Amino acid sequence: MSYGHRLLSSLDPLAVAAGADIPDAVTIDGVVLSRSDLLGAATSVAERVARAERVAVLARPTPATVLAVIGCLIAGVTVVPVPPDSGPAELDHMLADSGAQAWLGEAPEGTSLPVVPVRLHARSWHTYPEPDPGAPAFVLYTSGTTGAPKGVVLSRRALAAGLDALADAWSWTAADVLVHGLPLFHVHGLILGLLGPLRVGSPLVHTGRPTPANYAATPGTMYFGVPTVWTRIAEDPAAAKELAAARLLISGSAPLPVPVFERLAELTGHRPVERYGMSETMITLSARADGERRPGWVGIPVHGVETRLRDETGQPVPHDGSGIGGLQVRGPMLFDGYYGRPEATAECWTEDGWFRTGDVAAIDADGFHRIVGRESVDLIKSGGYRIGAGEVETSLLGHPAVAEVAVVGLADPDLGQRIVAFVVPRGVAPAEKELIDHVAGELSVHKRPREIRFVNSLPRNAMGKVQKTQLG
Ligand code: MLC
Ligand code: AMP
Repeated sequence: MSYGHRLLSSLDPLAVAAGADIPDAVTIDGVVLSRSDLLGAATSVAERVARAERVAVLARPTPATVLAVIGCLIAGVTVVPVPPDSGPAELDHMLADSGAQAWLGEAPEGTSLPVVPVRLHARSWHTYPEPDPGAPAFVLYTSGTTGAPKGVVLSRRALAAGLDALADAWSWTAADVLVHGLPLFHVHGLILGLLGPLRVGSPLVHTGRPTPANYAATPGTMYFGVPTVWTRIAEDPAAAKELAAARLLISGSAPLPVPVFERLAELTGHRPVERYGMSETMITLSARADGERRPGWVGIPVHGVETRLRDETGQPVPHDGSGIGGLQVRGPMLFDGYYGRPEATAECWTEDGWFRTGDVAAIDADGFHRIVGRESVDLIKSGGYRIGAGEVETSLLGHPAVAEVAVVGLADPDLGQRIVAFVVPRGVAPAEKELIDHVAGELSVHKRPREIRFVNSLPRNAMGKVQKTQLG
């Protein structure tokens, strides 16, 4: 693989000095930034934050977010991307847990942290030494089955390895133009969707929101989407047909339903490329641009990744296409651990150094992987967002009219899973909307239940534990 124009050894995100400028390196929120705009403005950001260790970025899809992230990468400062619709309790948790010292760019109202501005028109051409490849680039907050979200620490080295493996799998080059409208606070939109194009040298057009109309109106060679995005495009034939000129349509973050795969292929002439990953591992499995794309399967390990299956007792499960087991992975793009949580970190690794994904999978004799589901019912994927049932339950239990609650993800044709809360009311049941708004006010809006079902009691086993598999 060669990136002749790339100047980075570990993760300098910009290739400006080594090659020609790219006039439209990043287009976002209606602003077009050339590669030299990005380098000059982000270096000026770097100068303002260089003495910090970790800063929080309210990650709206704006030029300021892009410059904040690149500026931190240049200066070797760790970024804590914060979802812009985070609720107050989530914000407090992410800031306290990560120890972020300041907001870089926009800040939420009433914050007690210092705010360092990002100036779009400032320029600096100072050069910084390449930071240590093992230094943490991001602490990304992601939900677990219980408790508050944990901070996933991703090093510069892991990002570089993860992105290079994808460039290889997808034959991604500077001749591509990437289009997507995904949020800039998760692996998918931020790392693959922003740092990927910068590293490869291909322009990015961010569409603000990932709607069928926005994708149809934006010419490109590669389109990224979560399955909900592709489901909506498959239901909009006129929009889907506009994507026929693309090179690759790429889906990930949740299972792409087989009928959606087939409908997209019919409407666009492209069999979508599915890939699988996690915040903790980046992308470990993918169909290849030059290989088979099989509906319902997520492809083969990307460069540098090994996988295996284990049953509940830790015994190997054969890779015969039908045996299913817990998927374990290892590779150079894995995280360093959960920030400040050595025990939670240790729990997810086997003694012999493999990461337990928590997903259940089958692997066939050709090395193709099928994700069958998750080991825990308490980790929900809705619209491609990962949501811990426990967080939503804790929020609902804080409402005076809720006596008991169990939150589950039920199959949904649009969102993959929709969050449903089974509530035993205290006295008269409140309005469904009141409880939904209560969660949307305390947590990120995508964590709100889409439906509340009032029940007299929850199914429990002899130990008193709620039997969630009986709900639905
Ligand atoms: C609705 N809204 C409310 C509300 N109800 N606001 C407040 N209170 C309420 N009760 C508002 C929202 O704020 C939003 O406003 C609008 O309604 C629609 O919100 P939504 O219903 O949540 O949007 P929806 O259409 O359902 O979103 C679908 C989606 C989204 C696909 C666009 O789910 C999405 O962006 N998903 C991407 C997730 C992702 O990137 N995951 C990657 C994880 S990394 P407004 O103003 O905003 O419209 C990973 C690794 C890997 O998994 O493998 O990639
Ligand atoms: P997150 O941490 O938000 O990155 O979520 C990671 C989880 O998303 C994984 O553990 C899987 O359960 C799920 N996931 C990601 N990509 C896929 C895919 N292509 N197919 C099925 N599940 C996926």
